[in-house]
Amino acid sequence: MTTYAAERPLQPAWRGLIGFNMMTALALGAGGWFLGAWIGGQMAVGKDYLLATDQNDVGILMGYLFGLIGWLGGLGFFNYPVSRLLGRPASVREKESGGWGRYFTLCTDHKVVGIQYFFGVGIFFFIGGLNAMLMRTELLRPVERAWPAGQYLSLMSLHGTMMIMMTSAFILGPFGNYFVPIMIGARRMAFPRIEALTFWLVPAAGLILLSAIAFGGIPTGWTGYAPLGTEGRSGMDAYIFSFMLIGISLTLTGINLLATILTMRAPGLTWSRLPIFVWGVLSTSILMALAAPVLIAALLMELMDRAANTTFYLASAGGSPYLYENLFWFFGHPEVYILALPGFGIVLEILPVFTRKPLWGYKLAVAGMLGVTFLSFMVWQHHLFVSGINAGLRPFYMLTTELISIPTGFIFLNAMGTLWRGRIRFSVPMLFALAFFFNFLIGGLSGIFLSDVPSDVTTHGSYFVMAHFHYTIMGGLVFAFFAAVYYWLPKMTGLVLNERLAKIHFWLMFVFFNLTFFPLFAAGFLDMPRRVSTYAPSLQTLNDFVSASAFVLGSSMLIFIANLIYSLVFARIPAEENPWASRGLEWQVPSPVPVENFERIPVINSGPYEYGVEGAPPTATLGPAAVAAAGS
Ligand code: HEM
Ligand SMILES: [Cu+2]
Repeated sequence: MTTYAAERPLQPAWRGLIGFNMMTALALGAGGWFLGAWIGGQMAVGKDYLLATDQNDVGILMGYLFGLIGWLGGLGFFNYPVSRLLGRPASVREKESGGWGRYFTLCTDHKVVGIQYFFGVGIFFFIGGLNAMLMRTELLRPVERAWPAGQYLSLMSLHGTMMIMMTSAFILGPFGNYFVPIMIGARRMAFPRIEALTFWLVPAAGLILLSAIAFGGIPTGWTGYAPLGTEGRSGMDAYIFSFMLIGISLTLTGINLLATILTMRAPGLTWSRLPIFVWGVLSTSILMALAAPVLIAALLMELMDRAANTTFYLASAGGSPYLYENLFWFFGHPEVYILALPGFGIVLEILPVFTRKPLWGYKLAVAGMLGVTFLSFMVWQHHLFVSGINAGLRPFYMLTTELISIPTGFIFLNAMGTLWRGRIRFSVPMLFALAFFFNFLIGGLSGIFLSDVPSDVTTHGSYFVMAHFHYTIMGGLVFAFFAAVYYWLPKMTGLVLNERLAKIHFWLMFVFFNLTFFPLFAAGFLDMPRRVSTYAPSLQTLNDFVSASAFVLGSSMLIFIANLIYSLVFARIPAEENPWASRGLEWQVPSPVPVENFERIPVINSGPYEYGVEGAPPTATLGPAAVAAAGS
């Protein structure tokens, strides 16, 4: 392996800061913002409908647009296309084998992108978590205390939007990018530059969303409903612009992963040998590629309603707010499976390793994932049950929604069949995987109440819904994320994570997650409404209990962060190549994984879950017998 650092001439430390990297990107992004805002201001002069309000949406949106161009330019995204247009060879060194700098710039190594995602998304997820702590502080008392109602609403919207934006790429970002190419025996993704772009759009979106605080906040929650979304203060521009960037990132991620999995599998990797995590990624990618463009379109129209005087969602001028709701949820429902399906993939990937048994019902699991993918495009109007639209269509959407529990049930059958009579090792990844099933079961069962029209009419808009989706997203996705972290981080970093801290993290998170969110089902039945900071005084004891639990839940994240810092910075104990004795192909390569992943493209001999199967050959042949450079 070459180390570029040694070949480069020595230079003063500050010199490393100049060039195409995050520092430059921040500077050009800020500069672009001011330039764009100024141009937007000039454009708006003389437009009565803009001057009639106290805000200039054109200026703000142009600021974001130019800021984004500056950000991407500063990272070096235009170097390659410009060089090529001018007929020069590409000038930027995109794939380095060493050095910290590659984590702070455009890098086309899928493993670097995975780690960028892990930390990048993690930081914004943490900010979203801090917002939750602030909300729970306000909810300690039934009356308005720290924040006036409008600010609480804004805080709540910021929390919800940030969480949804960041968790959309919570598993596919770090682990999809890092492991899918390795698990299918490839050296890279199909479109490495697009892969880098999908990551660098995410921190831009996070920063832009945060800037909403400076422009009057977000009054709509994470759903951005019209007409409030078109009437709200300029903070809505931040919401719209940042969510559009996430939409673009999701679309491109989906297309890239689909192309990679469909065309770059190693010889012998048939569809029935594909790791179940890759099936989860594949079905999620279908959802991303088909649903996220609809979000972009819906938000683009909202943006134009705000800044260009169109009336797509304005009922008084021939538009309809229902159009927004339909488009939003046509994306929004598949979105909840964009969150959940990679989680299914992770837990089913982990279960066989820690039970030392083949995955029970592999084909059923694949059918379950594809079934969920297919059905999730046919249920979106269950979010509009009480909106007043199409009462006659309610039974149809009730039926399709309840049908989804069948393919979802397959995943539970797989889990139970795999656990049955297994020799279970309760290592930390396994604990998180088991907790996933416990939490997701409660989330799923409570979902039946919401898919059923009569009970949805009474629970809609209450804390019951709050409890339901936190059980599925946090109890499901976030627990699956941590299962993946403890399972795969030793391969990604080459270092061992401290087991005792990991166990403390798990038990605190599991116990206090349930103590935080289970009582909220009761709060919902007792009529506590969502999205407001005040509630009936009789509910204070319940809420104080929930807040106290939430603070412990929040601090369990600090234990995880402490573990990361302790294990990766101070202890630095090298991890074994295959600490869980897994058959997965990703565990058969050295740690840390070499830049090219494999010396030769491997040949796959058997499925990855044949634990305890007599005479099962090793998963893959990696040595010189493997096909020389096939597909590279
Ligand atoms: C410590 C963990 C968490 C706590 C204590 C917490 C608490 C809350 C609270 C108090 C609300 C507002 C309720 C209301 O007034 O209506 C809320 C809303 C929300 N949360 Fe969380 N949350 C946590 C984690 C998460 C996670 C991990 C996600 C997603 C990955 C998430 C997604 C959301 C969403 C989407 C909303 C709804 C926003 C809306 O109504 O538009 N939360 N959360
Ligand atoms: Cu839905």
